[in-house]
Amino acid sequence: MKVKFMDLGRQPIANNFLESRENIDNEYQFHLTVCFDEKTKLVSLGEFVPPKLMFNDSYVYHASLSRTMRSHFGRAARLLRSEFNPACVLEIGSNDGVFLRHFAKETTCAVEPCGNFAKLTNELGYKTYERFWSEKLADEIIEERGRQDLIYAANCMCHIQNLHDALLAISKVLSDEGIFVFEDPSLLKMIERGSYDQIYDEHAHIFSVTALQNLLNMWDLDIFRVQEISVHGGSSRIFACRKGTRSIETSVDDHLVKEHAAGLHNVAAYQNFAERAEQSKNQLTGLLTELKRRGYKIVSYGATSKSTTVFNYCKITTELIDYIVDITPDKQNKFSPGVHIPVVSPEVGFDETVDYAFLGAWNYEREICDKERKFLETGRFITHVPYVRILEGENP
Ligand code: DWN
Repeated sequence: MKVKFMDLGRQPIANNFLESRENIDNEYQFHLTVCFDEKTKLVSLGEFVPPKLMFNDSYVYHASLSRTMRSHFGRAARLLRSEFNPACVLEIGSNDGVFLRHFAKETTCAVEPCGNFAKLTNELGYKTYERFWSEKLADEIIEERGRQDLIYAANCMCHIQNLHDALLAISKVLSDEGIFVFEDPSLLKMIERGSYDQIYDEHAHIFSVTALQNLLNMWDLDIFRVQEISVHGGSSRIFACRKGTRSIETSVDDHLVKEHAAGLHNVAAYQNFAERAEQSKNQLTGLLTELKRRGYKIVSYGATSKSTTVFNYCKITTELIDYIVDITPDKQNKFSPGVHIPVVSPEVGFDETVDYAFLGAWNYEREICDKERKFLETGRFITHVPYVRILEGENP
């Protein structure tokens, strides 16, 4: 039985930045709720948004724009190459090719439904299927390129609404000795850190190892290793293979034990998380309102999918946040989804007039604080993870 444990209210498409205020009346909205499946232990959205509304030719999130993610994917590629030496590689959800570009063009292919990115990686010379992942596509890839030794998917599996179809397709295209490696935000980290903003339209599921093991088992796949990785606020990298082809490492049980200790098998842990999100909302709006009352200028740093959830859930508008700064050209000079806060480039908006900046991109705190030393001489960042606070900076 699925139990609804959280209601984040009406929400827009997290990455649908609006060209002008005229588009605002037609903005797509849906009811963002979250459910726990008591049987499979999977945490999923109560309502899914049609995939084409989210992933299309104008998708704006470029993974390679941050230094942290560029080096993360470079490191991942080197590790996978040196340990497993795959003869052929398939990446599902290749975005702007940030991982792909570390592999040979002739033996690597990709699947990417967002036309702007598929075009980009095709032009780079990597065969990219501009499609959603499906059994039909898996059959075509087997026909054209054979079964694959390494299937990699970063921040993609949790976006796929029908996991059974996706896993069936993976089990078909994986070579006998092949490995399937995927990484997504960790449910355990989200619960521990109270980072409810990992929940938005694109994240159809937030994975625990417990739920993944139940699901992968149905498709005769074993999880043989789990790595905790720091990116995106705490993610898990899952290594899977055909049942019985590799020995199961202790990291798998270690994770299952940790998740059990945190109560992830029981709805009570999620109900408690939802209550903490409500408190976080009150604290954040309280802090921003007080700073504003005292006459400070507050902006937001990073027009993230996560901040779409925060701003719409907390009903934070231009009354509290003057504008958002973001380095992504495709987001600049647009309005943020739902609450319609203007987005500008840091060059335009991140200057000495700013007193406080809410860290919409809190997952890059180190990278951003390194880069914004000048700002920290007079201003401060605000975060809500793991709890609402003004970050201790050099000043004021
Ligand atoms: O799964 C997903 C994750 C992995 O990435 C998605 N479906 C979409 C996206 O989620 P997000 O938007 O929450 O991701 P980020 O990586 O937290 O977004 C960072 C944003 O902040 C980007 O728009 C770039 C911007 N940024 C910036 O303006 N200055 C980032 C850095 C590091 C900076 O210095």
